[in-house]
Formats: sequence, structure tokens, C-alpha cells
Amino acid sequence: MENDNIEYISEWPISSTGSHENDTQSLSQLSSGVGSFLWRRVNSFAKKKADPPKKMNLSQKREEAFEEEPMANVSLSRWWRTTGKTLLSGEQELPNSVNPNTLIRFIARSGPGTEYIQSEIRRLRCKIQAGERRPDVYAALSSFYEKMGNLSLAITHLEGAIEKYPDNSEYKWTMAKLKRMYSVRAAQEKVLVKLNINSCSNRDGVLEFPTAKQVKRVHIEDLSYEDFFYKFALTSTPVVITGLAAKMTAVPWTMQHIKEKAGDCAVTVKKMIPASVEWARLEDAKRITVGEYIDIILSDERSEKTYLFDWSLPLNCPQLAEEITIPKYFAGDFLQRTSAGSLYKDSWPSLFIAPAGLTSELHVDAFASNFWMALFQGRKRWVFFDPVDLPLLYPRYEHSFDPVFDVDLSCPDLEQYPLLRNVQPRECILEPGDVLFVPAGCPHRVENLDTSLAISGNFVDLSNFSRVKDELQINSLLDPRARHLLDQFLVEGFRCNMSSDITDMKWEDYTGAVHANYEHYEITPETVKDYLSKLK
Ligand SMILES: O=C(O)CCC(=O)C(=O)O
Ligand SMILES: [Fe+2]
Repeated sequence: MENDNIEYISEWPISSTGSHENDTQSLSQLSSGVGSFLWRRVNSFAKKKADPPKKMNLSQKREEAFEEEPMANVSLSRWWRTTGKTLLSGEQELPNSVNPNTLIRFIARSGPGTEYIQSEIRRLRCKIQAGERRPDVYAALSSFYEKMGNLSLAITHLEGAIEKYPDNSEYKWTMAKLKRMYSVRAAQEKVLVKLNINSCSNRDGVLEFPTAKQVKRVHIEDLSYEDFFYKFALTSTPVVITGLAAKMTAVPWTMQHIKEKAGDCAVTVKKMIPASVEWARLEDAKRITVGEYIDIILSDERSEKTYLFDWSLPLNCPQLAEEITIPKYFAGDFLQRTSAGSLYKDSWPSLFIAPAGLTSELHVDAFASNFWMALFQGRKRWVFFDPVDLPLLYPRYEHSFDPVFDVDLSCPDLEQYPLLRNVQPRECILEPGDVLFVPAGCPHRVENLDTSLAISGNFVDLSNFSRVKDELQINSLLDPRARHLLDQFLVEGFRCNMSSDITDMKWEDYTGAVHANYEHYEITPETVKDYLSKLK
């Protein structure tokens, strides 16, 4: 079966983010960047080998003359282009995607793809048995085991590669990912043992998705900074703050206002691809101006639903960013205490415009960041899960540390995914004028009930600081910008105290927060630790 998209599966990925405007560093973009090495040959080892010493004896020469084993993604895409695509005829259609990660996952799960993976596993095992015990052979074998879902063997063989090439940060990154998947599996097995099917059957014995608790709504006048920080941020509890969004912009934000200020700016809008393995199942759709996009959204003819998603205002339209006041609850953002140009410092607030019916599928915000969203127009239905529920939602870590979830929450299948019976969802309908807080690590799904207009930001404070540092530690294995950010956070004396006297901050004060005097701030890492230990 022919499909134009197959041409996108090249040995070197055609980046799904290749057309991005100006390095907006949005979460979804970062995730595809970090994982992209999985597509490359693991060539740092090859480079070492390809740089031979000046004088070599014959046996050394023989040792140099090997062809490096490609990792599973590269191997599968080569196989697909030469052989696989002819074998697939008659099978299910390829996903309607040009994203290499999405396509390769489909191929790996197809009948012929699985057979190819199994034959590669046999071939690589023979190679090792025949004495070719190079790190690239072990790493390649590990990557095929991972494709088959055999985590134990994937880990064992990657350990073999790391033992022989301990400095390879790509191997280390993959090992961290395999271990994370392994711990998810272990958590799932524990719950499966105790699963009580009856607990979620209705009177007729039909399985039902657990009823969601409503997220608390608190009026801004009734929510002090201290209450927000201790009761919600530190306990990973989402909250809707009412009456706040209107205070956040110098003039009311409407579609017309956005069009006037940003109409000529170009943006890559996204579309939801059900089979996608990208963050929130959103993939790049097309390049268009903000003005054209708003015209389409406001007109009735909307053949294809696209999302203006997480579009960085500081990077793309600073004059809109300057109109924003950051509410006190989020204004203590540690990202603003880093040097100019640091990763994420200028990524937010970002703009969201969507037509009714479009969803951001289940996802977790990257690098353990906290999140807020202010809604100006339309309604959005949010469903959240506690971070401890993550394994019950069947997460998979494919090409990044941002999990992709197998379950479809629009019609959850409790037979196929029995662990879903044990989740404890919360939900809310965000109304215009509301501001939502989503704590770090909470999986969530969002459905636009109407045409909507919103802004959002991701932030770091003492409620998620240590988790953020852990995530950056892993990301920094492959991403020098993550390393640079982490180094600033780790410096002794990084100013991480917070103050409950904090006030809302106009844009220039917020971004200039690096000059504040933190010594007098009374919320310290010790205060937080004490508070959390008393909660237990
Ligand atoms: O409003 C949406 O569609 C989702 C926003 C979100 O969860 C995010 O940007 O992380
Ligand atoms: Fe999110």
C-alpha cells in the first residue's frame, strides 16, 4: 500500500519541529529534540573508532574495519524503505502523519515489522556469541528488545554497552529511560495483584470509569499566597482561581486584539493525530499567520481543526507579553532568576487558540514544571490525575521522557486497560475569567468545549524544585541548554527562598526578578521540608 508519508521515514529524521519559527523552546518541541538521537547512528563511538591511531598493526586494523550496528529506529526505517513497505500491503493504513516517531511506532508494531525485529534480535545475538562484543552491538540489541517490550533484556544489554563505553551519554540517557519504564511496570504489577473488579462495576455489573472529583474553585480574594503555596502547590492539588484572568492584561484580550497586535506573525499550528506518539498527540500541521488563523477560527468553515498551541509570546510577539501581569501565585518563578538566554526563561507566557472540539490528549508537562492557564474566551474541560496514578494510565516512554499514554480517555476501555479502574480523576470546566493551576507531574487531558483563547506558563518554585533538578539531570545528558540551566540551579547560593508577601508582577518586574533581595524571604527549602514531613 502506498502512502506519501512513508518518504518521511528517512535514516535521518525529517524533524517534526524543523519548521519551527524561532526556537520557542516549547515543551513539545523540547521533547522531540531530546529524543532525536535515537534516530541517529550512535556515532560518537563510531567517531572515536574512525579516528585511528597513526600506526596500526594488522589486528588493530581488522578491529577498526567494522560497520557500526544501527539502533532499532534507524534499522527499521532502512528496512521499511527497502523491503517493509512492500510487505505491509493489505494491512492497516499508515497513520496520517509525517512524524517519523509516530510512523516508526506503527511499523514496529505491524506484523512484518515485528518479524523483522525478531530476526534482528537473532542476528545480533549470533554476532555477540561469535565474539563481536562491541558496545554498538549490545546497544542495538538492547534497542530491539525495547521495541519488543522486553525491558529486562533491554536493560541487561545496554548495561553491556555501558560497561564497554561508560562515557557515552546517549547510552546513559536510554538507560535512565528504560529504568523509568521498568519502575512503571513494577508499580503496575503491584496494583494488578490487588485489583478489585467489583469496586468499579455498577449495579448491573458493568465496569465504569471512576467518577471524577470536582477541582476546587476559589475566588482570588479568598486565596492568599500562603494558602496557595501550602495547600495546593505543595500537596500537588489542582485549583481554579476565579476572578483573576481579567486582572492579568492591560486591556481585555479578545481575538480582535490578538489579531491587531500579532496578526502578521507566522506560527506553526498543530493538529491532533490519534496515533501520534508526540506530546499530547499534537503534531505540526502548517505554517500560517496569526491573523489568517484567527479568521479561519472565527469563520464557519473549518475543514481541518488546527490548534495555535503554546506559542511563546516573549519570543514571538513581545508587545503582547508586555501587556501581561503575572499573578503572585506564579510570580516567584525560579526560571526568572537565571541568566539571560537560559533555557525556558523566555518561553512563557504562551498563547493558545483552539476551535471547539479539539483536544490536547493525556500528557504530563515536561521537566516536572508547574503550570498555569488563564482563560479569556470559551470553556475548556480538564481531567487530571494525581502523579501517583501515572502507572495506572499506561504510560510509555518512546523517544523522550514525556510519556505517551495508550489509553483513550474519550472512551476508556476498562477491559483492555484494567488498571484504569483504580485511578482517581479530578475534573473541572474552566470558564472565561478563570485561572487554573496544574501541579508538576499531574497527567491531564484538555478538551476545548468552545472556541477558546488562553495564555499559560510553566514555572519552577520550591514546590517542584528538586523534581525539576532531577529531570534536568537526565535531559542534560543530551541537551547542553538543560545542563546550563541545571548548573545555575545547583550553584551554592542559588537564590531559592520565597516570600509570602509576594505581589502580582508586571511583565518587566517579573522578568527583572533576578535583582530581588532574597535573603529576607521566609519560605526556605527547610520550611518546605518541615511542612512536607508533617503532612506524611
Ligand atoms: O489547553 C490545552 O489544550 C492544554 C494545555 C496544556 O496542558 C499544556 O500546554 O501543557
Ligand atoms: Fe499540559
